[in-house]
Amino acid sequence: MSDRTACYRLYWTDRTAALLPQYVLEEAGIAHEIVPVDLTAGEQRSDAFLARNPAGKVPALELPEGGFVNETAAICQFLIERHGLDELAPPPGDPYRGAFLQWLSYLSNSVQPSYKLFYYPHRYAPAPGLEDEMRAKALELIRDAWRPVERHLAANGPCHLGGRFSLLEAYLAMLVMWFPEPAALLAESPAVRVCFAKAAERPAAMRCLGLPPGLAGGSS
Ligand SMILES: N[C@@H](CCC(=O)N[C@@H](CS)C(=O)NCC(=O)O)C(=O)O
Repeated sequence: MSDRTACYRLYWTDRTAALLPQYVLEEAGIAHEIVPVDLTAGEQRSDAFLARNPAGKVPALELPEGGFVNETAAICQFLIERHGLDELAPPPGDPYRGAFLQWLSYLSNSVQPSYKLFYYPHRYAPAPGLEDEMRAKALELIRDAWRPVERHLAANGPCHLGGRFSLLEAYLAMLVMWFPEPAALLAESPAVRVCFAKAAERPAAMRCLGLPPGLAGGSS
C-alpha cells in the first residue's frame, strides 16, 4: 500500500515479539503494512528507527493518523480496545478482566524478558568468554518463568481464562516457539501444551506465529 496514512504500519522482524501484534491485525482483518526491520544489521539503533521507538526495539506500530504506539502488550491491548475485539480480551467490567491483565503482564514482564539472556548472552555475561555459561543459566531462568504459567493452567485451563480463548493463548504460543526446543518445553509442561494447542486451532495464529502443524498434538 503506497498511501502511508491509509493503514497501520507494523515495524516487524520475524521470530520476534512483533509477531503478536501482526497476529492481532490479521485475526481482526485490520488493514496494515508490514515494514521489515533488520535487527542483525542494527537497523533498530539507527536515528530513523529511534525516532519511531526510542527503545530501539521491534515491534513499533505507526498509526494511520500518525504517531506511534510501542511495546508488544500495549500495542495489542490498544488495537483490541480501539477495534472492539472483545473475542481477544475481556473488556473493562468483564469478570475475567483482572485475570486477563494479570497474565498479560506476567507473559510480557516475566516470561518474555527471560529470553533476553539466552538470545543476547554477550550483553549480559559478566565477562567475555562466559556466553555459554550465560546461556545455560538463561535456560534455567526461562524454565523458572514458565513454572507459574504451567501451575495456573494445570489448575484453571485449558486457556488462561479457563475455557475462554484470548490473546493470551497466542502470546503463550509465540513465547513457546522462542524456546530453543519448543517440543521439549511442551513435553515437560503438559498444561502449557494444551494451551498451545488452543492457539494452534486459529489459522491466523498458525500463520503469523509460525506454529508447526502437529507440534502440540490434540487440545484434549
Ligand atoms: N518490551 C518490549 C521488548 C521488545 C524487544 O525486546 N524486542 C526485541 C525482539 S523480540 C528487539 O527488538 N531486539 C533488538 C535489540 O535488543 O537490539 C516489547 O515487549 O515490545
